[in-house]
Amino acid sequence: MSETTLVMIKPNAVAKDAIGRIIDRFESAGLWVVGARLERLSAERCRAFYAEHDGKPFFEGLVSFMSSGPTLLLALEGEDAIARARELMGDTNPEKAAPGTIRANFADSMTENAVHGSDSPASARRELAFYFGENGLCPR
Ligand code: IDP
Ligand code: MG
Repeated sequence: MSETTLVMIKPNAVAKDAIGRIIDRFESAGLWVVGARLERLSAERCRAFYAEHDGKPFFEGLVSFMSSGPTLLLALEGEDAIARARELMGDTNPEKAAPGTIRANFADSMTENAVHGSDSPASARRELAFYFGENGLCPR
């Protein structure tokens, strides 16, 4: 089933000029871009986006990292896009991420793990609306 998912290329990966290499992983796997915007997120927006993690020990560090520099916001469409994108990303913890996955290759730590991907259809709907609600997406 064709789906759309929200992917972020996080500030550490943008800073190392890995945007093109990371998008290539998704495009080469059959997912296509239907939305893209480079944005420096405010701490407030990061808090709201990651609200489910509020109160966890890593939350403040995550907000501080995610607001430290530009993030590339992407909407990706394709067959099973939500699960497929997360497979390509690998485990949240880069030490556990399978060899060749995006996080194995581009993460610097558990927090600075290079990419985000929606984890379910409900998350994808919420996250796409959060970042692309106003201007919408550009289906092919
Ligand atoms: P996910 O990004 O693989 O879905 P989540 O559990 O939803 O992982 O966590 C959101 C983000 O918070 C992670 O991508 C990572 O940047 C950060 N994070 C999660 N757990 C930890 C942790 O135990 N230590 C440090 N950072 C964490
Ligand atoms: Mg998550």
